[in-house]
Amino acid sequence: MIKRSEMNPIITPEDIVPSHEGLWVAGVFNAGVTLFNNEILLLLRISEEAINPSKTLVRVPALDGQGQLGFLEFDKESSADNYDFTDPRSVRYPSAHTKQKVRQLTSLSHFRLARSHDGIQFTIEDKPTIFPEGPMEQWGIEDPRITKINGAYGITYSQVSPYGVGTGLIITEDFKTFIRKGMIFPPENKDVCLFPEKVNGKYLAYHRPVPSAIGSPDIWLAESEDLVHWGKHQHVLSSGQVGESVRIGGGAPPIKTEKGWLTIIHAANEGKTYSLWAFLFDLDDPSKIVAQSREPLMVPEKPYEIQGYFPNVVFTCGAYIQKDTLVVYYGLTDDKMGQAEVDLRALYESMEFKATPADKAQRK
Ligand code: MAN
Repeated sequence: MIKRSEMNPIITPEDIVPSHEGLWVAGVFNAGVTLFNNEILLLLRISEEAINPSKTLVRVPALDGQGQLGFLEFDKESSADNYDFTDPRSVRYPSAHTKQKVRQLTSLSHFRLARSHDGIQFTIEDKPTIFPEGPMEQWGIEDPRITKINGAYGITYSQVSPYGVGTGLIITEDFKTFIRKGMIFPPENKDVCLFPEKVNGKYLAYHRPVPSAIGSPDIWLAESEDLVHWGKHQHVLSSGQVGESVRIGGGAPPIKTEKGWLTIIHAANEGKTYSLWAFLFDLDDPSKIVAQSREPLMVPEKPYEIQGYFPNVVFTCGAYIQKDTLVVYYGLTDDKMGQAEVDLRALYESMEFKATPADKAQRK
């Protein structure tokens, strides 16, 4: 049902100029999307790794609290620390270490703007548009999502530091000046998707806390008067309700349609394969599901979705509707960007609609 662009992958690391000497671009992926001044705008996540002259060392980039770039090195052959290097995304403590899992990320991410008239060929800035800043972003900024709201644009994104992964908010009106509003959801919480308008007088957001003793990484809804302070948290969707997933999270921020808030989410199974699923939530009460995909909207199938930096990942941070088509931008294996389109009518037909109280009353 979903049609991948024949030009996929539409953006790859070769298209990106490194931000600093000593770094190489490992990935360009998980971009936020919006329409701005008759152009399609992507805010790309660029991940960079340290150029590493040695096979036995792992050199990783990291910022200090003042934003100065430095490098750390880990000796792969030293048995003293016993670090685990099997996940390409991080250096991990040995499994016996129970308190924390990640010692250091192997890459440092920032954001870069790309503009296009046709949605496939993009002109990409050759310098960072938004670079990590301050102690909460020492390990980078990741997975931006853009929502047009009140004539401005709200960008939610992961702020990564040794203290954990929280979600920050940046507001811009022109994509030139960016106003940082600080951390709006503390660790561990990411995949925050802002709604494009107030519902019943309140700003709303889906978010994804990661409980540790009880509960699982599920999708929640919160409300706010000012986009900065959030409360009235409600649980919306469990990972167990989405195929065989063990983690789920918001993907593309909700889009208003006549049938409900159309939201594409991601789900990961035990084997760390990521898939995309479509949901419709009630327009007046988005904690309620109206309909959900019977089958995943997308699973990794193409070689460029299967092979790469982190295999078997399709991950979206943004989509928009053009006439009767949903246009989805998505990250491929944490290193490149893809685009796909799906006809809205076919999408709705593929979804299972829940019976409403009115339907139930009619059946009686
Ligand atoms: C997490 C996030 C994403 C990433 C996936 C797959 O969900 O860090 O940025 O795409 O993992 O690695």
